Formats: sequence, C-alpha cells, structure tokens
Amino acid sequence: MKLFTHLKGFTLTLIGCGIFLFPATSMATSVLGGNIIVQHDGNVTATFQGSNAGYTSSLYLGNTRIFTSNQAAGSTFNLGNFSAGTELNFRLEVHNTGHTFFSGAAANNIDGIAHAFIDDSFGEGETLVSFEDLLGGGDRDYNDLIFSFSNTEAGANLVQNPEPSTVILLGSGMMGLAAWRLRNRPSAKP
Ligand SMILES: [Ca+2]
Ligand SMILES: [Ca+2]
Repeated sequence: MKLFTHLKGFTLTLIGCGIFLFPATSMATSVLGGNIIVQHDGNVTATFQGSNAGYTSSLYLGNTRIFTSNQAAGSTFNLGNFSAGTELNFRLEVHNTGHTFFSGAAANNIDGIAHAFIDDSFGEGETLVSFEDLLGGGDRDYNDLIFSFSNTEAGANLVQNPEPSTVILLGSGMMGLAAWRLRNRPSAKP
C-alpha cells in the first residue's frame, strides 16, 4: 500500500517534470512568435509554400507585396540584399476581415498573441514561416499562409503562446503535485 502511494507520487512528479521538458525541446526548431534574422550579407529570396485558409490574405514586407494566398505554390520573390543580422518583420493583411497581423512577438499584434511560427530546420539556411489569419488565434492551425526564405534563421523569442495541451498538462501536473504533498504531509498521517 505504501509502495503504491510512492509509485503514484513518483508518476505525478514525472508528469510535473514533463511540463518543463516539453516546451524546451519544441523551441529548438519551431518558435511561435520568433524573429526572422538575415544570416549573411546578401540576397534573400522568398518562396510561397501554400495556403490552407478560407480567407484570402497578402504578405508584405514594408510596402512591398510579396505573395497573395490564392496564387500558385512554388512562386518565388527576390527581396533584395540585406546586411547580416537584419530583422525581417512581415505583415499579413487579411482581405476578408481587414485585419493585419505581424510576425515576431505577440505584443506586435492587436489581439496580443503571436501570429507566425518560425521554423529554421526547414532546410540549410532556410526558414519556414506560417501565419494564422484569425483574430484571437481562431483555430490556431498556423497554415493560412506559408512561405520560406533563403539566408535566414529564427531568432529566439521567449514569449510564446502556450499550446492548450501544455496548459492542461501544466494544470493537472500542478494539481497532482499539490494533492500528493497534501497526502504526504506529516500532520495528515494518523
Ligand atoms: Ca488554415
Ligand atoms: Ca487558421
């Protein structure tokens, strides 16, 4: 009986530890709200990778329109030359709703959430960027407009939107640990 209680406690502790391991491993390749940084002095070319969205949206860098979500996947756009370390900040304009969202930190957006995933494991020196086009995050599928860039990498951004599953795991892990501690308090024993 005592062994069973200890095993249960150990399992709950493992669940608790999982909370901290989970985001650390996923951040290595795919960063929600990460920055897009030019790697070396020189040219950056964008490639449109596709769209899975009900709405039509356009991607801009400054005043330059780069892609529109209903065009053919595989199109490329030469963004020109940049210095190493330049941060590229992209803007998504959603035609149907008139909403505008930015890559980078959650604070850049009117709804206070990050709207673009940055994945620099896409290819050698390539970065994949995938946007969510709905205010408040909507379905959070982050595939509403997808494009990649040469000569770029993901800059770390520690502010992330927690995944719903992580939040549930966090909540259950914390509650489990609290319950275990309560049960194992010296005063609670007869
Ligand atoms: Ca979608
Ligand atoms: Ca979506």
